[in-house]
Amino acid sequence: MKTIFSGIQPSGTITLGNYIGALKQFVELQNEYNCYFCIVDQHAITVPQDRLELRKNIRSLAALYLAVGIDPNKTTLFVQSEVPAHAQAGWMMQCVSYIGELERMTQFKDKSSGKDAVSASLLTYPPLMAADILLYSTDLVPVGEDQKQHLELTRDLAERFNKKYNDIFTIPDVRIAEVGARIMSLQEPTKKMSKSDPNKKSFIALLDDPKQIEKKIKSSVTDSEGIVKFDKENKPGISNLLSIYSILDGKSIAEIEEMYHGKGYGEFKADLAEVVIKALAPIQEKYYQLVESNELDDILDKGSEKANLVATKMLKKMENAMGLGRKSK
Ligand code: ATP
Ligand code: LTN
Repeated sequence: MKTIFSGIQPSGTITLGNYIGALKQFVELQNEYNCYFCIVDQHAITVPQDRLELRKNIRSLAALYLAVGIDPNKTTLFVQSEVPAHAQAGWMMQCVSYIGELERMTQFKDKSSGKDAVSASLLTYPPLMAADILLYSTDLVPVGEDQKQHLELTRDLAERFNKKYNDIFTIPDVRIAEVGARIMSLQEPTKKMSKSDPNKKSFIALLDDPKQIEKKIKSSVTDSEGIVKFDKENKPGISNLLSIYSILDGKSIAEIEEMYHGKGYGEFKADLAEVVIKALAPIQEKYYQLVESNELDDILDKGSEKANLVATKMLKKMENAMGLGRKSK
């Protein structure tokens, strides 16, 4: 069985973008691959976090992984900081990274632009991400479109390490969903929907209640044409809503366009709200059963135990390749 690794930051409430671009794919892949799904809390602290809020978000994200259908008997679900090999390997990967290539990452540019104080970790985030992936001899990394550049860098770093030290890393492939790889903000449809967007109206959180969902969809930015038609260039708002409708309801975009032929945005938006509410209801129900349960702690304990075993083995190989420590292991 081939191995999959992917991570989500506990940096806020999970959005419909994270669900469609990442979580939904994970559920489909867990039957065919040996999967590691990680709550990457060390990545989340590259920007300021409130400690209590972060703890809450870690638990909440773990419960959401399970609520959307991740099966702990088939996969390894764990918290990054509970597996110290990630930070250790992250340091070693920094030592094979060049500042120039890190500065070229668009996520770094976006998150640092206009800020007076930028943490060093925002720059060195990609080598930590590379470590996450390489520790598990990962074959495939399912992510949204925005992570493609980080994956390309991961491959470069792995190849560089293999060449310079010892051929120990598997070079991972990236897997980007064909549809829904980039769900856009409801308020600025040319920007991606992001859980850390200060404008809460820009995203639908998986835990939003029906009233909030209705309100956010109703007030989403579209255009003044009044025609429900997919045209990403000229009608990014409506096109984004059409994608969401199609992915959650299973109908093709063409079918939906046909259904709303001659009807206005009001009716389309009201129906879309129903589709979203219906898709999220079972996830929310399961989430509330799990989030405070001991079962959740047991699953995460077992997950970090298993991840530690695998990651520590690779870490030893890395130390050995670089000559760290005393004895040859
Ligand atoms: P932040 O706003 O804190 O940077 P984020 O919402 O971008 O977070 P991440 O934790 O960085 O979310 O990403 C988790 C996964 O969700 C990644 O695989 C990422 O590619 C995917 N993802 C995030 N936003 C979207 C989106 N708008 N559409 C599709 N996939 C997305
Ligand atoms: N950088 C990713 C989160 C992330 C990740 C990973 C994804 C951290 N480590 C390893 C896939 C594999 C993000 O911001 N979405």
